[in-house]
Amino acid sequence: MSDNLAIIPAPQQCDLGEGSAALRPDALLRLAADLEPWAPHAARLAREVADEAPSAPEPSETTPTPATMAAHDPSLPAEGYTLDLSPEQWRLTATDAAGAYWAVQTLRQAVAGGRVPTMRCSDAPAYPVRGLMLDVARHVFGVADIERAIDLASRYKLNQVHLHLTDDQGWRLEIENRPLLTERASANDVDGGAGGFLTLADYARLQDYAEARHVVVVPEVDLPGHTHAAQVAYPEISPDGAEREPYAGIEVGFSSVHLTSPTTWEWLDDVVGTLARHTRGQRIHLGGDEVHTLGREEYHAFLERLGALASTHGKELILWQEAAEATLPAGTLLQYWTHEIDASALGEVARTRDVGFIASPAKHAYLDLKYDDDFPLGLTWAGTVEVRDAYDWEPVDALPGIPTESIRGVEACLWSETLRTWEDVATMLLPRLPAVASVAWGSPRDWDTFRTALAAHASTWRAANLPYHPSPQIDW
Ligand code: TNX
Repeated sequence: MSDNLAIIPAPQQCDLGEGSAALRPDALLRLAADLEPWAPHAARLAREVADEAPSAPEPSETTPTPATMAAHDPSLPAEGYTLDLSPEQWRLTATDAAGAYWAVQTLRQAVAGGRVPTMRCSDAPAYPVRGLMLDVARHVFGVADIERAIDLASRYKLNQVHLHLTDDQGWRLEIENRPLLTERASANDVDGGAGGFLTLADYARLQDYAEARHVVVVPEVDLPGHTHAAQVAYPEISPDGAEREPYAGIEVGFSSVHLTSPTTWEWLDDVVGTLARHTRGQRIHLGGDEVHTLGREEYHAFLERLGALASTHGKELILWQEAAEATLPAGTLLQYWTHEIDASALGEVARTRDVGFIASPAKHAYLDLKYDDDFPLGLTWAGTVEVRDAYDWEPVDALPGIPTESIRGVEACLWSETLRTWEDVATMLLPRLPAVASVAWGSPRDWDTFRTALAAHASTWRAANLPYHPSPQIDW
């Protein structure tokens, strides 16, 4: 990949040719129209490409408009594309709408100084699941902020935004039949602040927004632990049935629902049923992490029943790594996050069961950890994560004993104990989200090329009013 192209994630292959051409709005619009056959979102593509055009010159007789052609090529891998750009012709091929969309993201990033370089790229992602998790439970982020996060994710070719919707401090999604979850359990956050929640109409709107950018929304309701807020609303699902006060601290691992009572399972059926009915993607995340109060057997039995319930409602599951040794429905994905709990069984689980893994190792992919010890935001429980830590790693090395073929994806996680505003979120994501996105895409890794590309991207962040951390590792 050439040093002069600031494309993130770096394409699998991209060569710069001689020369460049002035960016012509009419060419961009015609390309978007050409995408119509298999991009249901051609209109939005047209708008996005037009965003790049304001500085571009009007057509003139001396600068001919390139001919455009977008073609379907079923031999390309899922989400793959080719781009062939010259002053005379722009040719784009893809096998699906997502690939066409990623091709346009590459084209947008290639524009420099109002010009489009002559270039030829052939590109496809290494992992089908490429995510960003946002914790909207510890501090609440509403529709507008989540949309901004979706924008950033899709700009860096991530195709999943995972919303951590419930935790001890608050419940953030309307659930059919269970009004107290949002009346009583959403009214505070980590600081004892005002809280909030998404209605099901908000949730639908977010999925429209995400779908137009080829992002799937994965909702997470964390079970059987991290449920204190739910127990404030419905004490009858608690092991002791007792009333509880809202919790505004940041300890973890102390709460659990009653694992076997019929009252809990009726409640779970409403919760899982609502998630399933209102989620367009194939998967829902049901947590499974950090239940320090439970024995192994009762925990496994609960998860097995929960897996069956999700299947009844027609969804596949994602669970945190702690759930690995339970018997789970075929196709379940396990999300690896920490080296601090015994992970010795995971390799065996990967080899003998029909499960896959998502790599979110905290030391590389927890973007809520501080950049360095002096950074004002963030936690440090797994150390600090500088830009290079987020960039220079391989999932197969970071996940103990798990073979490459079991690794289905990479996800950056942003927990919000210390993050209160969109500015806080953006400062933690930039510039580390593009780094994790490079690992998720499986880009050929080269730190110096990446540093240079990041510095070039900062001008687009400034133009979009996106705060970022000016890490000393980058020559801004
Ligand atoms: C671990 S990751 C947690 C969260 C915290 C996070 C902070 C995981 C499954 N559980 O409850 O917010 O660390 O980094």
